[in-house]
Amino acid sequence: MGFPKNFLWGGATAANQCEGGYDEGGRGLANVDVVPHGSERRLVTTGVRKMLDFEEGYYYPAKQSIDFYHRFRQDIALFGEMGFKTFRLSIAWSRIFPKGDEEEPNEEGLKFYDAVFDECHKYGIEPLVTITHFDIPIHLIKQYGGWKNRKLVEFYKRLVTVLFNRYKGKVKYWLTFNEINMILHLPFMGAGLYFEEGEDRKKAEYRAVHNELLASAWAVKIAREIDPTMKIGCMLAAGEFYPYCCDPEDIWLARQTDRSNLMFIDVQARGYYPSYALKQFERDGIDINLTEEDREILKNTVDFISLSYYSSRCVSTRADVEKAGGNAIGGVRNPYLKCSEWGWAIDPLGLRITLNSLYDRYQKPLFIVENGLGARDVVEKDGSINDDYRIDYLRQHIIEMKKAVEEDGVELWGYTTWGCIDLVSASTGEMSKRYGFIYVDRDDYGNGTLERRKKKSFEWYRKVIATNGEDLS
Ligand code: BGP
Repeated sequence: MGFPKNFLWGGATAANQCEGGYDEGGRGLANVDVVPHGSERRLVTTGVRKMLDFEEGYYYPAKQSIDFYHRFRQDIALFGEMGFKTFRLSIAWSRIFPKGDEEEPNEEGLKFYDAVFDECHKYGIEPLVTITHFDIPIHLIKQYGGWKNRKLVEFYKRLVTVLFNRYKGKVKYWLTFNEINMILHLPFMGAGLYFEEGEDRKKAEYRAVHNELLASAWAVKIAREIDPTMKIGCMLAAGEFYPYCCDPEDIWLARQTDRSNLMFIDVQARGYYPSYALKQFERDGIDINLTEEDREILKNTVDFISLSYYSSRCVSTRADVEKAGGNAIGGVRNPYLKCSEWGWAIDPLGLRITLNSLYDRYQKPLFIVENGLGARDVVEKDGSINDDYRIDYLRQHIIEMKKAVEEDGVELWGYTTWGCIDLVSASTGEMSKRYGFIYVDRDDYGNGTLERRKKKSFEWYRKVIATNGEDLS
């Protein structure tokens, strides 16, 4: 009983939130570089405010992030000390193809990830690689309009072909797109989309959706040709939608909202668009340009389904219910749940519910690749950081995940906590929204020594891994 012997415990990061070195090693500029910290961030990530270059008067945290680009050896050594079995990281597309549409890749960028993967293997850590985590070369946005243009499928195919050929034998687990459903919530981050006055936003988004789904299926096909032992997964920003009350109107709204996110995984896991989606496109006059050849390509389904889980969500048809915060996806406040400082509802049982729903629906192995608590940490006078709140959050979630495995029979391959080392927040651009077991000395405006320091949770997680999730005390 308990977790399977080869359960993949570890932590997760994304290139733009930790690497920095934005103009080093021949890297080109990407959408994620030009997303500023501060009040306009949200407008930029949602495509309302067009920002395709650095502008004066703004601070851009991704330029240096936590400098993983230069410090990865030290950081991976710390992951090794915690006993990580896996480390999730993402590739910065513009390190490999600086503009995105070149014929030949940038060798220096490829070498960087070679060094990162080699370092992981030194400690017996299996890399888990997200091919794109909110990351698009800016040239592909300026020149082609981002993912709404079908040409991006070709450029992505070129990227994955290079990656799979280069890293076969070094990387077994791949995710095609981080939180693919975020296209609908953070379209500039998810698909490089921004909207002109009067533009039909929905049409652009769903064209991008189709192109990313195609690209993802191509990645599966290409991986199987290059190295059939590779495992390719999709990735969902998950979290069940609860109806606020048992009014059937609320139940129906919850069902529909769930579907708007699950539609992506329906395609990636089953190999075709569900009928409710096709009907919706028809109703909304959206032509995704689905050809016969596309239908064939989409049949290349993923090996496993990965997900981020921070909280459940709640929706209501009633106008008098308080709105909720949360991970870019709206809803109403669930009165039964407490929230984090950033307003994200804390719902460990919701993780069990979500895992069961996904497993019921797809019957494919699952992998939790993000979970964690963003919180402000205090460095005590003696240098210690006593993040008991984080330990408590993770413990409660691991307990529920264990029940899903042990009692419900969900097939779960692994668990990587988000931001295992403090990094830049995707939604706010802050450093002070910390998730890590390792503290990084840096503030929201780029001040600090970047020194790394173990938090109390470091030793706790080391023990969790060493006992394969048995000792959570
Ligand atoms: C997910 C993203 C991550 C990450 C996480 C936490 O949506 O995949 O990139 O940042 O959320 O969110 P935040 O950084 O906004 O706290």
